[in-house]
Amino acid sequence: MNINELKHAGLKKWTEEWAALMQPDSVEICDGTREEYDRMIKILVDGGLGTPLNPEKKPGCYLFRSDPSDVARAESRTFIASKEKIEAGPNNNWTDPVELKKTMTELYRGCMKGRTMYVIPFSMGPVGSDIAKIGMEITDSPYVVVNMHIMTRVGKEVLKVLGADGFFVPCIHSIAKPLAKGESDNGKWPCEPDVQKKYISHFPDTYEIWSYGSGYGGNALLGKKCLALRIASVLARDEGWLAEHMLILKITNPEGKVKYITGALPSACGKTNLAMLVPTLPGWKVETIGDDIAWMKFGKDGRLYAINPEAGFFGVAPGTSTQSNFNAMESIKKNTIFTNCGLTEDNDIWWEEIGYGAPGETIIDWKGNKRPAPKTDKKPADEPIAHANARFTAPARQCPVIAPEWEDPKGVPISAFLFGGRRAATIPLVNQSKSWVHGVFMGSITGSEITAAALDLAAGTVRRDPFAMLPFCGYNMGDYFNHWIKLGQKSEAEGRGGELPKIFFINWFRKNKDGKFMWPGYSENSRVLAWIFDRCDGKDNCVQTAIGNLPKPGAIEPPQGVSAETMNELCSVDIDGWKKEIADVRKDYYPQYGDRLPKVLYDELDAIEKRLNG
Ligand code: GTP
Ligand code: SPV
Ligand code: MN
Repeated sequence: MNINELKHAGLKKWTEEWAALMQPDSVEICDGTREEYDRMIKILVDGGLGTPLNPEKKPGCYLFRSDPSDVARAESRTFIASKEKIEAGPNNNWTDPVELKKTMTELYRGCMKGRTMYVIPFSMGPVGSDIAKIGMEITDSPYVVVNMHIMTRVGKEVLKVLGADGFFVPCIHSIAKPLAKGESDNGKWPCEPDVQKKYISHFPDTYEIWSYGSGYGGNALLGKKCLALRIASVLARDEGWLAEHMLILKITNPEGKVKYITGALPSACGKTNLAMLVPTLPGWKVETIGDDIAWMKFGKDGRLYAINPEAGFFGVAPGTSTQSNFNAMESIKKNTIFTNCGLTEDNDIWWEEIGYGAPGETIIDWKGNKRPAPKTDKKPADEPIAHANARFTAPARQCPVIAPEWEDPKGVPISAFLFGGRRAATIPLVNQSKSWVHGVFMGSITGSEITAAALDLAAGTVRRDPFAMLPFCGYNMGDYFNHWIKLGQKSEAEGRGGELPKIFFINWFRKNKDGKFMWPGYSENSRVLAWIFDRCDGKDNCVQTAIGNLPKPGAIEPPQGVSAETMNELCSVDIDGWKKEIADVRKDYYPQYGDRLPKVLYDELDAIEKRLNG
């Protein structure tokens, strides 16, 4: 499609203005067809960026290797440019929007020379759903186009819903690598290699996104973290709903009773795994609605309904095996894009902990170097073969346990929220909040070890990551806590407090003195889900403690290899650890929010402190 076919005058003008600034050789409006996808893939393969995989083993699949500077989200280069600094809060990098636009406009000038400018009309959420939003991404990366095809709903249907004057979130993206006459990418991932010159900018007052210099993941696929979380969280605040970094799962008990649960865990902390879990508990069934983002609105019945705004999975590859995540392995057998994985001699992908050693004598690592093929699936002594944040992009419909209602435009009614992170100590396996506000308090103080999903942070150190939203909340986190509190209070005032989801805290990552995980995790997490399911039905399976409701001894049967003693440790209150936790919140964490922190959270802090001392 070309510009002249656009029916929306605002969209046409916007496209023309950006084309004039960025000076591409040509402009193309994406139609979301298979033909378009194949054509983009051909451009990428011809340019030496994409490698077709073995059609016997991985039909329709391609491997890409990105630049070492461009392997994950760049948190230090992610900006929330609200008019006032205080509106961005201590959780965001703020910069003046006028200055930022000036700087970036100069960077964008001529940045698409020698390339095609693609305009991608996409819907986050089923096309036409009341909860869905339309975005428009301008990009010079065919890799972004094919990934957006999988991750969102792209094409003419979206333009139809947009009509002549509908609202869309404008998303500008450039990889910042113009081509001179006759120059081609020639196998080198195009981007701005200096991390300090990358920008992932958000303008919450005008709901705009401007990204420059990165072609990877959440920095470049702007529907995901930029629109569906940072901008959507602002829309949700303004309109009274929730945009959260949450998986959505459907769970059926042995009696056939169904509940829907969402879970917020920080990046690379287990959402995809939990969303597709194969239960070890007999008779229980888990199906997937979404693995990363949930948008939730109250229905007329007072219940909260969630949709998955995405259409695909952009999942962490290392650690994924038939053992750890069977359904993910099934989902990525065809039509999948792999990025920064190893390439075996028989043209298949490989990564650490994939469940088997690499075939043949040699393997190409994510940097393109030929290395000895690992005989086991363990990380080689020197450098890993796949980057720790290597990912697969796969259509959600390929998941064997995708729930039939996953695209229901109404969404699914939520019974429970889970919050958690990676914590080697203190935080129990599972803990139910005493009330809505206590749940918000616990969500607000949640901490997690930093993972490889951010390229510019020290992996392994614990930081507070409230609601798993620290890198994704587009406004002041103190106000975000207040938004949550107010939603609960409103429901309660309407006499619908009982319809609110129950709130739970989970931690699969406790370690013993030898540094080994105390809980086997993965499929065995079904035991915890079953306990949560029964709690939601009011089953008497908990004990009340200073920190919340913990499983009654014996309420969760320990999986094989977990002793009764370990189980007890996982499900009890570490009084000294919690006292330290609470002291840190009071001294170093809560004060950073100043008077934006809702007072009731200080009341909760006082109350838990009193209970721990009592
Ligand atoms: P993002 O896509 O970055 O938001 O990550 P995610 O939250 O979806 O994380 P994912 O499910 O991809 O898991 C990330 C890593 O955690 C993988 O290497 C998994 O193998 C590992 N993991 C997931 N679940 C468990 C678990 O229950 N126990 C342990 N020990 N590791 C787990
Ligand atoms: C995350 O980091 O939480 C992701 C991957 O889901 S990315 O899309 O790159 O943000
Ligand atoms: Mn994520």
